[in-house]
Amino acid sequence: MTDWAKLRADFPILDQKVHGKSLIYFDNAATSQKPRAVIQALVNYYERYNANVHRGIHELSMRATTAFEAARERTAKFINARSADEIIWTRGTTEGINLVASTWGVKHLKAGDVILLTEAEHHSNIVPWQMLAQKTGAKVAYIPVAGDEGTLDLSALDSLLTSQVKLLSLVHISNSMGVVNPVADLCARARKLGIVTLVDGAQSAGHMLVDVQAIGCDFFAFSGHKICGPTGIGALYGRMEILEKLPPYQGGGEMILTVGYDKTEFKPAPHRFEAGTPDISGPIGLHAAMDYLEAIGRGNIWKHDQELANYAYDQLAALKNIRLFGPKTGRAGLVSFLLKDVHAHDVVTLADQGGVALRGGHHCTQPLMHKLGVESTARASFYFYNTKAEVDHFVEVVKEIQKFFAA
Ligand code: C6P
Repeated sequence: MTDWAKLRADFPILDQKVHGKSLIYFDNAATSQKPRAVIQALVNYYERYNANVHRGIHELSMRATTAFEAARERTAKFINARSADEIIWTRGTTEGINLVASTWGVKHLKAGDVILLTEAEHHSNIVPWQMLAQKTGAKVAYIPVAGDEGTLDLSALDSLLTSQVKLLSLVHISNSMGVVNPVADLCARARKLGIVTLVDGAQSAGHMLVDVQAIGCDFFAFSGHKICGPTGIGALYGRMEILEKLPPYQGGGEMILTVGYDKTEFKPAPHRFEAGTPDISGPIGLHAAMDYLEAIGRGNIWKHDQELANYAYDQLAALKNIRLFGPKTGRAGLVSFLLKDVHAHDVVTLADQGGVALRGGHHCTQPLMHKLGVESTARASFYFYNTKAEVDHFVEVVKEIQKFFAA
C-alpha cells in the first residue's frame, strides 16, 4: 500500500499557509512541485561536481558528463525508448515541438502538404506548425472535438487522413479538458499511411506509464517541470531511423565533429541537436525526479490522480449553475469548469483567498475555448500528493464563491 501522506511530506513547499489558510496546490498541470530528492540532487551537483560536460578531462567534468549522460539513459527507460541516443534534451515540450518543426518540418514539408492536429491542442502544438506552414506553403488541418466533453470526433478521421497529410501531431492528455486521446490507435492508423507522428506528452509523462514503442509514435515531447523535475529541462524522443537523417537544429559548439572555415561535419544524434553548453543541472534533477516517480509507480499515480479527479467531478456536478468540461468517464487528473455568471479569474482569485491554487484562463488552448464558446475556464489539476480532504475543502470554497456572487 502506498503511503501517500508520507510522500506528501517529501514536498517542503506544501507545508505552508497562503492568506492564512493551509496551501492546497491544485495547479499541477501548469507545473508540479519538487520533492526534496530533486532539490538535493541539484544542490549536490552545484556543491560537489559543477563543471561543463563533454569538454573537460578533469575529474569534475567527467563526473558531470557521466551524470548528464546517465540522465539520458534514465529518460530512455522512463518512456521505453530503444536507446538513449533517441533522447534529445530540450527546454521543455514547447522546444521539443519547435525542434521537430525546424528540422523534420523544414526538410520534408512543401506547398500542398497537410499537418494534421486536433482542435484540443495547446498553443505549443499549433503555433510552430502555423509558422512552418507559412514558410513552406503547407496547410494545417484539425481533427474536431465533440462538445464540452472535449473528446475527439473520430468519425471525421477517414476523410481527414488524405494522401497530403505528412504529419499527425496530437496531444496525449488535453491540459484544459483532461481527455486522454487514443494515441496508439491514431499513430497506428497514421503509420499505415506513411504519416509521421508526434505526441505531446506534457500532461501524460509524469502521470501514467508511457511506452513510446507501444504508442508507436515517431516523436514524443515532454517537460521536466511537470513531472517533479526542474524548470528549463525537457526531452524529445525521436525514432532513430528519422533522427539520423535530420539536419541540425541550431549551430554552435558541441554539435560538431570537425569545423573548417568553409565546412562543418556534424555529430550524430542526439548531440547534433544540442548546440552549446546545455542545461546540466536540469537532466540531473530530472533523473532524480524520474527515480522518485518510478519508486511510487506511474500506474499507481494514475489511479490516484483519476480517483481524485472523479471525486472532484462528482461533487462539482452535483452543484447548480456550473458547467463542467471534459469527459464524464476516463478523465485524467483534472477538472475544468465555469460557474454561471462568474469569470474564471474571479473564481481563481477567490479560491486563492481560501488557500487553493487553481488556474483560470484559456490554458493556452484559445482556439478550443472559442470553439466551446467561452473565453476561459477555471481548472483544478491534481497530483499524487493531493488528498480527498483537499478536494472537499476546494468544493466548499467553490460553494462559497457561488454564494458570494449570488448575494
Ligand atoms: N501547459 C498548463 O497550465 P512547456 O511550457 O513547454 O513546459 O509545456 C507546454 C505544454 C504543451 N502541451 C501541453 C498539453 C501542455 O499542457 C503544456 C503546458 C501548462 O496547462 C501551461 S500553459
